Amino acid sequence: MSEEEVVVLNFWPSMFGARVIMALEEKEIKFEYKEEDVFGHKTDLLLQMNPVHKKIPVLIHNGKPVCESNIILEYIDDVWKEDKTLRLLPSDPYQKAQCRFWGDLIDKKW
Ligand SMILES: N[C@@H](CCC(=O)N[C@@H](CS)C(=O)NCC(=O)O)C(=O)O
Repeated sequence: MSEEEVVVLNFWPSMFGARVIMALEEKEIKFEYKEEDVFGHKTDLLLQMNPVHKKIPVLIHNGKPVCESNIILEYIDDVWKEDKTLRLLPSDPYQKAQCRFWGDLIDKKW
């Protein structure tokens, strides 16, 4: 794909943000990184892109925001799938469920 504009709003210690960065890097998707000071001053861009939760990470794809790290990962896998890039989740339903289990555990217990 060409002419894709991908921006990530993140806060460097965030494991939720790390999840998104790792997915983009694994798939070799170019992106612009914007650091947010989420526990200090939130930028207007963050408030505008994630008005519900006002949290990072936010993926902004061609001007449109996607919020919530797991939803962002699904979006990335849905959008960048045609060019033989690796899949983030296995196609086998049981293996996919296992991956989701571990991701969910991190969300709930971290
Ligand atoms: N469920 C969210 C959690 C995101 C989250 O908790 N982000 C934190 C940083 S690690 C944040 O932006 N906190 C700012 C705040 O709570 O105001 C996701 O998976 O993306």
